[in-house]
Amino acid sequence: MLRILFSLLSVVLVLAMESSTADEQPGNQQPRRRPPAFGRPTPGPEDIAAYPAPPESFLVRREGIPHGKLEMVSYESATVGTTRKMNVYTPPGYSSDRKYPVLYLLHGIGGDETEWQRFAQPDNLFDNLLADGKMVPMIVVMPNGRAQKNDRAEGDVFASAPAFAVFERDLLSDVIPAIESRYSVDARRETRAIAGLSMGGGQSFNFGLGNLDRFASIGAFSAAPNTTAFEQLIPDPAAARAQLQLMWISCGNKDGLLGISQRAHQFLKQHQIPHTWHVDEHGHDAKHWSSSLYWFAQSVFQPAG
Ligand code: FER
Repeated sequence: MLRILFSLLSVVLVLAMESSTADEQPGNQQPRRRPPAFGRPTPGPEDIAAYPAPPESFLVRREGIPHGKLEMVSYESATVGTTRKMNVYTPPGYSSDRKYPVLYLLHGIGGDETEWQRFAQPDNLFDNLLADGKMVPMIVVMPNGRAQKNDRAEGDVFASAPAFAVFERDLLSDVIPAIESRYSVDARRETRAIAGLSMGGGQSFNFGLGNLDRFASIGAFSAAPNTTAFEQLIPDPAAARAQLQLMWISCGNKDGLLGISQRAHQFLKQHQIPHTWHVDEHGHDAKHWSSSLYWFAQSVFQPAG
């Protein structure tokens, strides 16, 4: 009974939280108070920070360094039957003379292909890390993970949860081929990663682990209840151990969805599958997601994993 009450509460509060983020947009005249943390996270002794907070200015555009490019591109989705949009970052000096690894970076239930821009200024974040030599030059693709004809985050955003599962087919059959035909991509599994926040974190677990022949690196930041049970996702721990180059999981210790990531960490630990487990002091919020992206970007595609 209590569990049901907490689930209901979390649904209501996530809705309020995501719309409160929208309320922070300039021009909106009705600022709403941020709701308190939802659910009841119970951090344990293993749930600690693997990294410090990023430096203050990690999202600030720096002058005097090379800048990459963020562009909104369209693709034909046979899965959805529409022309869809995705935001694509190419690093400074992008050239068809070399082939780049690709990170597919997914959004949450209240977002779309522009959400990462609202939460993290990804072009600034990546430009800054690249200027400091802390990240491998890569293409970052931010598609729309709500695979249905009307893919705007409007109305009851939870009603579109099934479309986040349909996105697996759109990603594999439509998004990836479009990216690999238009950009200069190193299309091996070792140079293809999937990561995301909340619903996008659940998608990254489900699609990444369900398609280890396509993805070698997975990141999930405060994964949502769309995460499939790990017993199902990893029926063969030895195979996953051999194939996974990077498994990177994070959550805030004030996030009501912490239990989902804790269960992932416990399963991986129990089956001796190497992974990063980073729990910071944040909630289900942009601070956690931008910070997670900052650290994940520095681990992915690195020779040492
Ligand atoms: C839920 C709670 C949260 C859920 C999804 C979310 C599908 C997703 C939150 C987000 O993406 O921010 O019960 O069910």
